[in-house]
Amino acid sequence: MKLKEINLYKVSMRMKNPFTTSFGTEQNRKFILVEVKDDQELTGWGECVTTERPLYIEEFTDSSWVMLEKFLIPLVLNREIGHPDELQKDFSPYKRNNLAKSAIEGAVWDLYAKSKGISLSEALGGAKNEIEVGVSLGIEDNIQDLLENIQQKSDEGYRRIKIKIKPGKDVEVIDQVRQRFPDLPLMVDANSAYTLEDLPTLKEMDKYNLMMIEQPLTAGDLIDHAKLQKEVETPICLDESIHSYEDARQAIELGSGKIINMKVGRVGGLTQAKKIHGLCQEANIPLWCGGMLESGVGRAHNIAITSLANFTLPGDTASSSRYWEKDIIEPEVVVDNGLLQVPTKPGIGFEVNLDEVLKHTIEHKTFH
Ligand code: OSB
Ligand code: MG
Repeated sequence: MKLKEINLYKVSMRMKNPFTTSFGTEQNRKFILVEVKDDQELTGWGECVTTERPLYIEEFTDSSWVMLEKFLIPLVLNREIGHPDELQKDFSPYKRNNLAKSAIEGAVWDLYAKSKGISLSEALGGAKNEIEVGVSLGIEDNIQDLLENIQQKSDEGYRRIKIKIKPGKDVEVIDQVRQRFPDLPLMVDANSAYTLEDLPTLKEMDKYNLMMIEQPLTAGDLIDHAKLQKEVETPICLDESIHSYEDARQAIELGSGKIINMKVGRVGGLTQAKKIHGLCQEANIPLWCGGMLESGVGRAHNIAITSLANFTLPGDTASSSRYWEKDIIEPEVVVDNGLLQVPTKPGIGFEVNLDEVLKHTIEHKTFH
């Protein structure tokens, strides 16, 4: 494969509803789409899943734009690429910036699968035709609104419900949810809002039969997560703490958690995600695929990685319509009774609607 042209589209898309986590509220999504073209008229797409402000991790949309333009695109443009796995090594001198690296690597993976005439799932070694999905629900001011959201999503058939928590919006909220939904597969996500000083609060959560507590402590606090996991029965799931194979290896060795939320962007791309998947499979650490409020392009990549065997828990890849009035892919992602079919068409298996992309584009640059 030789990349003859790369396009960056900075898009601004408004979600139907605001989404609130312990770190803030998001409704206007500003992110980057990467389109790569080879000399055979094939096109691959990737999504840079940043948020506008560096609240989730250190990257943000404008920083990734610079990273892509100045450092990553020059490494891949007009160069012969045998396999997308090669990019890891090319990108490795540049520290972190995983969301930017993943976006371009993802586009190359899509192109590669198309050049072989196989689905992205098959190119990655996927083992499932169908995946189970849950849904992530934001913090609400009013508990009735949350309970209604949960009712609606559980009626739609989502296989588990994740609710966001933060100090002051935790045990009481969980208690009310459990009273109304005693048997619901339920988990909570704190997005790093706690410290070990909150141990009594976190221990109380053991009463509620939660599937897991996601990222209670700060990213990088693998030692404190290990201390916490010894004190609570509920499995801890790591999200923001895991940026690489090495992070996953050390977390497993330390006992920092029992489950990992895989986000392709956060670990720097599908190649690294595959590697971490292998490690976790051997170590009996179940995985599920997290979400970053993606458009259909990012969602398509998430579906493909989730088709690997050790993604044994429902992920956050909800229907397009949960987020968008109209998604930028065709067909849109439609979850039916908590299940998604893994596409079998070449590449990501969805068509990107370029007119729709351009409608939302606020900056566009072409590289030759
Ligand atoms: O922590 O998983 C997270 C969204 C943005 C940033 C971080 C997270 C999330 C979600 C939403 O939980 C997942 C989704 O529906 O895409
Ligand atoms: Mg999370």
